[in-house]
Amino acid sequence: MATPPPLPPTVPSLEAPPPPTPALPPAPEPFVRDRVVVLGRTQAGKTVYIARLYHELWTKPQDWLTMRAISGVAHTALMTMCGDLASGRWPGATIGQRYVDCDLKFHSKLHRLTILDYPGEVFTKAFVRGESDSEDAASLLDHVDHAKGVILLIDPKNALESRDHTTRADDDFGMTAVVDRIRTYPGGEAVPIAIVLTKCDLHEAKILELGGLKVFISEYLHWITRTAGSHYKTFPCAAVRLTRESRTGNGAPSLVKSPINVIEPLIWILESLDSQIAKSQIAADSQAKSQSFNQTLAEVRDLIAQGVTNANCERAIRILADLTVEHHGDPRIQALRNEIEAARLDHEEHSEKRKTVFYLGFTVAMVVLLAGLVFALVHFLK
Ligand SMILES: Nc1nc2c(ncn2[C@@H]2O[C@H](COP(=O)(O)OP(=O)(O)O)[C@@H](O)[C@H]2O)c(=O)[nH]1
Ligand SMILES: [Mg+2]
Repeated sequence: MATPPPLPPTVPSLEAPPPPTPALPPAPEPFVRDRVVVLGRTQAGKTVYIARLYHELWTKPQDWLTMRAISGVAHTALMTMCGDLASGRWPGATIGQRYVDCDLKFHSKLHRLTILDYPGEVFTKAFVRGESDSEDAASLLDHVDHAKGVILLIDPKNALESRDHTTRADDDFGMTAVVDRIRTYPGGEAVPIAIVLTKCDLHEAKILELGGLKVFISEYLHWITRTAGSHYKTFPCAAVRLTRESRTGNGAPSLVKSPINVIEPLIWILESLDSQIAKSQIAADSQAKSQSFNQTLAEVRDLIAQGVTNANCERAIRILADLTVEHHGDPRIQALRNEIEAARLDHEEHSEKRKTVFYLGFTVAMVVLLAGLVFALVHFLK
């Protein structure tokens, strides 16, 4: 048995005062999934994808979909990246911040889009080595844990060509770890995950040669899709196209042709979220209806239990008639109506019997009384 802690001294001690009690850790916040997250490893094509997405939505805002960076600094950084792409230059390697928040308005509903741009080693640390001791890794994990929708950017090149195990592990193992974490954390079972295969302007031919997107996914990304379950969709994406040879020997980006599957993954996520809300609303409505229905049934039963009087039966029938039409066919209602009717008939039959017995008794009493009176009268006259 553990020895109890010593009692505190009752008189002030002259010894050094005890160290202050450490403050209690803050109460854990309720787990809220409140943001759509964009995530990918280094060189996956995040910066280009985001720049093109921002460019599309900022320069051609739709009535039903707009995107706006929360801070002016982030907006300027995103517009600079767009400007680079428009003038045929690849944008700088990073957005300049670990994450950037944007407001999305989709059919008048406001959503938060968080673009994660943590250095590659932070991604590897958090999702491949499973270390969350550094502030950066913890903050990256925190964003993923609060995601209500996720856009995962994956460069198919790594799967197709890379012989470097570290690079492949970031995509295979790291991305699977991201998906696994989303699915196993509270509320993550149905988070829509858009798997965006970037730079498909370059890789399309190779993927087709392999047998198409389905074959590519089942051969190279099966761990990710298997872990994602049913709430995912894959999008082959070309954020930009290459036009002329740049001075570096690589192609230069051009925004002349429309992008492929840049906005679509986002729309798919937002629509999935809307339909989940609609479904949960329908489920909540039907639960509320069934609760109120059960309450009504209980109320009617209570009424009958109070005594089968005509007034109670009529009230019970009225309450049942007031139920919405959809409940009228419910067998429980019919059974209850039959029960009330049978109880009412029974009650009427009993009261008829009681009346007959009463009248019979009354008549007998009267006859006896009259006979007595007649007898007394006759006796008196004698
Ligand atoms: N052809 C082509 N190349 C791309 C595309 N997106 C990115 N790239 C190339 O991939 C490199 C890395 O992209 P970036 O967006 O900076 O990757 P990040 O590290 O994930 O932010 C770019 O410098 C381009 O060379 C694309 O849509 N098409
Ligand atoms: Mg970048």
